[in-house]
Amino acid sequence: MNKQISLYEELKWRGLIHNITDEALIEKLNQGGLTFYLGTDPTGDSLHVGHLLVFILAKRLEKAGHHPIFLIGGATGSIGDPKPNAERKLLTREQIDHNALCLHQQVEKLFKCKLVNNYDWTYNIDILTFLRKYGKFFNVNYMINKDTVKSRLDSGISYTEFSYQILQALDFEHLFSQENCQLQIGGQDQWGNITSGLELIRKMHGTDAQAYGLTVPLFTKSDGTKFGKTEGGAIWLDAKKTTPYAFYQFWINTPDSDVIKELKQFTFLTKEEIDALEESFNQEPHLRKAQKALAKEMTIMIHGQAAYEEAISLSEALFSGKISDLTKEEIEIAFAGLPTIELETDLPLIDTLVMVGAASSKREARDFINGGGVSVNGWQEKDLNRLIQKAQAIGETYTVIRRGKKNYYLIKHK
Ligand code: 629
Repeated sequence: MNKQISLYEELKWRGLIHNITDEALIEKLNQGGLTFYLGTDPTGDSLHVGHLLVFILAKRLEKAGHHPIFLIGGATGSIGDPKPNAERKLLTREQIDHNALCLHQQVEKLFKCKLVNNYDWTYNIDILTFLRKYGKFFNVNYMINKDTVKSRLDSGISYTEFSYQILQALDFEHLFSQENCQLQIGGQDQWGNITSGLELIRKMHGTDAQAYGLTVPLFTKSDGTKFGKTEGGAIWLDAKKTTPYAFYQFWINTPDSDVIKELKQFTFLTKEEIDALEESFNQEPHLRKAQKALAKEMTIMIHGQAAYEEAISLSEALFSGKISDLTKEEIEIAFAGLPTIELETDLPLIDTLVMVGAASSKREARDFINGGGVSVNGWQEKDLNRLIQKAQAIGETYTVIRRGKKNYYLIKHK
């Protein structure tokens, strides 16, 4: 039997709720029709997967009949939300505008929402109005006790960054009074800023003003490493910064200990579908159906069906070792991020192995080849005299050398 569960229960089951400011929000969420907002500062020109969870929550709320506003922090981004360890470098107005435009375009593709920029209502507040109309409502002791500020008291924090929470609070109050926006959502790290906003709303509109906050958990992987960061850096949503293939690889490599949790949090698969994947995960883990489903859902959500299919065929070609079937362009996508070693002339394989760092000496290189552990463009190479030649390279440009199971080296022939 298919028992209907409430939106709130479902969000809890999915692991999308870290905290709520008020139990009364549960009923409001289940009813639908709330206007809510989430904000991002234009500190970069793309979102990365570390941002994604709160956007997925927004998409869920929207599907359930709530009304999203996405706020770009043109004003807040010019100040910078205090980081726990150090002061931020100020960005120029040009950088901020450029980043804002990029984020705007990215989010528009992700889900239907109203877009606003807090620069529009912040830029012309003069200093006296700021201090008299808003500053009066903020108690410095209260502000100092926010985690973001507290963690900086020893190392120091500028008055500029100290004021950040007032700006974000002002946004919530603005959207509350202008757009009837009653809810702000954000990652766990936004709790302090969100509650500052609620405080301001209550002081300006009375203690019975109905406004709420909801935070999603910050993502940490069970092995303790930071989610969304790989050796090659962040996993971006922009295909120019992280190829759809690399994006797909990121999800397919999700460790067993995280995959079911991530299916619940990130995908729109139903409970029944996830339960079935969990069953397969327990019974036939070697098939990695859960990882494949996660990678599929996420790649389609961000890059679309065609990019997903391309990622699959590339993965298969690489997995089965059919590298020689790939085109030059596919090689570039598949091995983006891998350091490329340029080769000016043809070189014996043995010397090449040493040059790229796959072997520490010619002797070791010979041992690797004799042991069957070296392949060139997907074919095992046993010939100690093999020459690495431009004429035989893929598209007369690339040679892919593999040593052992996982060590790839990309050679670019000049
Ligand atoms: C003005 C600015 C507002 C509301 C929010 C903001 C931005 C907020 C912030 N958010 C992070 C960011 O921009 O700094 N002060 O990178 C980031 N966010 C998504 C999640 C987050 C958070 O965009 O909330 O927790 C990451 O998962 O760190 O009126």
